[in-house]
Amino acid sequence: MEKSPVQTYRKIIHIDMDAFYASVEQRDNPEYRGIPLVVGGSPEGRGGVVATASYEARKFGIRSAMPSKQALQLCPHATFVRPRFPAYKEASQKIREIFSRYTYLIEPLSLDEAYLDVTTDKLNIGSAIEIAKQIKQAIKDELQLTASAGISINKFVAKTASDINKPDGLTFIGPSAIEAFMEKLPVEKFFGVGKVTAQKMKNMGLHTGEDLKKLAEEELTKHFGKVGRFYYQIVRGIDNREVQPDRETKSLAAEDTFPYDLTTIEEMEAELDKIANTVCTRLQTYQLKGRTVTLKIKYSDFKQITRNQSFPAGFNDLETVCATAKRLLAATNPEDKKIRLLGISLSNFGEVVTRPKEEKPTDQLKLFPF
Ligand code: DCP
Ligand code: MG
Repeated sequence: MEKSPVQTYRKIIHIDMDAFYASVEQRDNPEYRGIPLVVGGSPEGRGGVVATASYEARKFGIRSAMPSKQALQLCPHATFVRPRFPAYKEASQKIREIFSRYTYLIEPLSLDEAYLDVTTDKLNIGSAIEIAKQIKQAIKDELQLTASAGISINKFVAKTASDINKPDGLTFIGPSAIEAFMEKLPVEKFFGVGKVTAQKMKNMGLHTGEDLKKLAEEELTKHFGKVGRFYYQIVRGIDNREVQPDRETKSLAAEDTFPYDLTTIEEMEAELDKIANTVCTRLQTYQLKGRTVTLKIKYSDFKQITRNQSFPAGFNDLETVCATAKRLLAATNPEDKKIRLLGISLSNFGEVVTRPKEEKPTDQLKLFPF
C-alpha cells in the first residue's frame, strides 16, 4: 500500500520592532519615557510628517505618515523630536546580528523588521517558538528594546501574526489554526491591500477573509488584477514565497576557544578535525563551496594571526578543508606555541546562500514541532 505523504512545513518567524524610532529615543533619553513622543515632523505645524509615535502618543490617534500639524491637534502636549538615523541603523545592525545567531536565511524588510526561515536553525533548537522567545529576550537584554514576533509556516501569516499582539507580542499560528485565522482577518490586513482597495472590497460586501474566500479566483483577478490570485491563495493559507537572504554570505566559519592552552600538534590537529567538521556540515547544508580556507589562531598572549590558502575551484568536503587547515597550521611552527583558540573559515563562494536542500516542502521530513 502506498504511504500517504507526510505534510511538511517551513518554520517562518517575522520580527518587527515596537514603535522603533520612538523606542530608541525613549531608551536613549529617559525624559522621553512614558510620554507621548512623536519622531519626525515639526511641532509648529510647518509641514513634515510623523515617522512614528510612541505608544503613549498612539492613544491620541497619532500614526506614522500623519502630518505633524494633525498630530499636534490630536495631542497638543506631545513632544516632537527629530529622527536620529545613525542610532536606528546601529540598533538595526544589532538586531540582525542577533538573528544571525539562529539562521542564515534572514530577509530584512526595513531597518526594524525581517523574516527568518528557521526550518533549519544553526543551534539545532528545532522549535521556532523557542527561537522567537530567545530573540525577543536577546533584544531586550542587549538593546533594551522590545520586538513583536509572529510565527507560522509562511511569510504572510507570520507577518500578520507579528502585528496582532503588539507591543512585545509573540503569536504563533500553527497549520491547523491558519484557516480560521484567515477567515476572521479583516480585508485591510491583507498584504497589498491599501486604503483604496479595502474600501473597494467593503463596497463589494467583502469585509473579512471569509468573504474573500467565497469568490472564485477569476472573480478576484477580474476585480483586483494580478494580486487577486495572491488573495485567492493566501486566504487559503497558501504562500510559497521563500525567505530571500538579501546579500551574499561572504564567509562561513567555526571556531573554538579552549579551556586550557594547546601545546602539542596532536591536540591542535584533533581540535581542527572537530572545527572542520562543523564548518563542512554547515557548508553542505547550505550547498556552499568555498575557494579559500582561512585558519585563525589566537595564542595564550592573545596575539592573533590568520593564514589562508585559495584554490581554483570551490569545495566543501571535510578532507580538503582539514588537510588545508593542518597545512596552514604546520607552516606557523606550532610546536613551541601555546594556542588558546583555533578557527576555520571558508570564503570566496561566488554563489548566494540558498536554502537547505532538505527543506523543499515536498520532501518527507518531519519538521514539527514548532
Ligand atoms: N517609518 C517612517 N515612516 C512611515 C512608517 C515608518 O519613517 N510612514 C519608520 C519609523 C518607524 C520605523 O520606520 O519607527 C518602523 O516602522 P513600523 O511600521 O514597524 O512602525 P513602528 O516600529 O514605529 O511601530 P510598530 O510598533 O507598529 O511596529
Ligand atoms: Mg515596527
